[in-house]
Amino acid sequence: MTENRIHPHLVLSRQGRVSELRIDRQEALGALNLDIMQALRRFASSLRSDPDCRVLILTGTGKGFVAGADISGYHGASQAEFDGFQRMSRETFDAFASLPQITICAVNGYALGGGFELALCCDFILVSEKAKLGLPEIKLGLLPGGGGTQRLTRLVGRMRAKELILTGRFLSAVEAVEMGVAIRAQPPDGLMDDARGLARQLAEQAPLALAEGKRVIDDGVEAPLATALTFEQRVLGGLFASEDGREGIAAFIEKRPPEFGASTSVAETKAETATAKERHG
Ligand code: CO8
Repeated sequence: MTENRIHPHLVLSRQGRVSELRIDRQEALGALNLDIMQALRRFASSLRSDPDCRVLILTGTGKGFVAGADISGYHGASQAEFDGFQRMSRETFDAFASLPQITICAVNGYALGGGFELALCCDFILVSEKAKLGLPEIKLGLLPGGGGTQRLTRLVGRMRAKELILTGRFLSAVEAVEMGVAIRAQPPDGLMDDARGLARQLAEQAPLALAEGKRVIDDGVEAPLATALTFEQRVLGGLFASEDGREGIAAFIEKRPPEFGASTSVAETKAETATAKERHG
């Protein structure tokens, strides 16, 4: 796997339909400054129109995944600079959360503040047994501003989110799994194998169903149940009419492995989802 440094602190590699982006700023435990935030946003915008990538693994380097926003950048910043940083971080986090590809965050170490919030923008979180996750902004007299108060609350419920946000305490890997923040924990040297195994498993699925599955769950959970159930059936109807759907059923009947459309891009899929939503109203 060849590595391509797309930014002084971002390393990109690719294996088949799976891309890996590694944040590499060990001297600050991966802390995100404005420049890295912008580079992450640019990366997410280019990835979303890459039809050959179906899964993204996001990870860090050494003992930090991302220990938050770069606090040194806050020190002495004007209100306008701070507001600008907030706007940029919102764009970056939204760009990751809305990627059509499936995203796996392999949390190798500290995922704090903006680091935890970035992980929360991913579809799956896997953790190293050494990982520590938390939203410690309250200790700076602040609160999370990268979606933490909302995405964490939607994942674990109000009471647990308040306990974490209002005390700023860190979760261990075991607690993160117990709380449903992460799927599972691995010894540090097994984390990337686990992430790559999951990524391969996902990348082998029917591409249209993969992207639609992500969309229908993410969009549906924000809608009233009746609306979401109608949306689910529209999406399924679209998949039944698709080449992949026909091929999957035919392959089962003919007792052979399915050959799903390699050329179906996630970008096309997203357009179909939008159309399905429009039809639904
Ligand atoms: N920003 C800048 N530098 C950092 C950060 C950070 N967030 N975290 C660690 N570093 C630096 C340290 O300053 C240190 O640098 P140096 O060696 O030059 O002194 C180096 O990384 C190593 O850190 P430590 O020596 O502190 O390592 P320890 O193992 O002793 O401690 C900790 C590790 C517990 C992770 C500790 O470094 C720490 O508490 N870091 C700060 C964590 C934090 O508060 N994060 C939240 C930041 S606020 C935020 O993320 C808000 C995001 C909102 C989204 C954007 C909207 C505006």
